[in-house]
Amino acid sequence: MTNTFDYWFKHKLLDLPYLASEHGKHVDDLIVYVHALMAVLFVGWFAYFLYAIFRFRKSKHPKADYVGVKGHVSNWIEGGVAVVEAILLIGFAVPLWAKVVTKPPSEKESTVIHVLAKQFNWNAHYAGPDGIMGRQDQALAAASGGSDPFGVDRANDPNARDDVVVMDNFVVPVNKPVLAYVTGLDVIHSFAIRSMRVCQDAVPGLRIPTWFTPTQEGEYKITCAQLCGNSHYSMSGMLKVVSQAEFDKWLAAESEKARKSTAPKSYE
Ligand SMILES: [Cu+2]
Repeated sequence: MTNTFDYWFKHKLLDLPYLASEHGKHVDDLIVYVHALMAVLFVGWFAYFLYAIFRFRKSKHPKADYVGVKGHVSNWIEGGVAVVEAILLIGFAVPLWAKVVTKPPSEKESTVIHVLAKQFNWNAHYAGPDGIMGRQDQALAAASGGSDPFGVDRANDPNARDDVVVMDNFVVPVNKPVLAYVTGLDVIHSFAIRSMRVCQDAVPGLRIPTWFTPTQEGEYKITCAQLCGNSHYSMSGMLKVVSQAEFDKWLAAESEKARKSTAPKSYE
């Protein structure tokens, strides 16, 4: 750890989860800043509270004053606070936010996956070694009697034949952006990988991109962050982050498996 205090504050004091993505540091920093700001406000207001208790104690003010403040100083102070807050918001917060909100990485430089949440598991569709996502057809989906929840059209689309569909066990290469298009099949779920600092609602009918760059190999839990039914608690998967070479090997093997199990004899 580069900075021991930073580590202690985030992971011992605030108990933030293990961090394994590139942008995650900024998420954690924001959490620290918000805590620091709240600490300043807490100490400041508490000090003022103690001051008020002392300043207006009963022994010095036996009789209540029902008139209160007469001057206009407090109005000016209130107005001043409003102006300062407007400057903070318009002058600093909005421009900073515009800088922080990034565009998704290009599909070319990313590991692209289609993520489909359904009661109660996580499914991913990979393009396979050819890098081209095969056609998906609702009529071919598992819900309509097909073999996978996406309805990958292996019979009619040549680009679909090497595609890979996995359930609950996702694999991605390290140090390369992952671009996930998240959707839901039944109710609203939420695709959450805490170590990647990613959390995106999976909404039926919407295809929402979310992205992150894993920086460390390992296994990270995928959970559902939206109460989605009676087995919501068990809706978890695993994101395995491996080297590029290991990923290519895995994808090729899964692709081969998919070809063999779904291809009619004519494809062989
Ligand atoms: Cu869910």
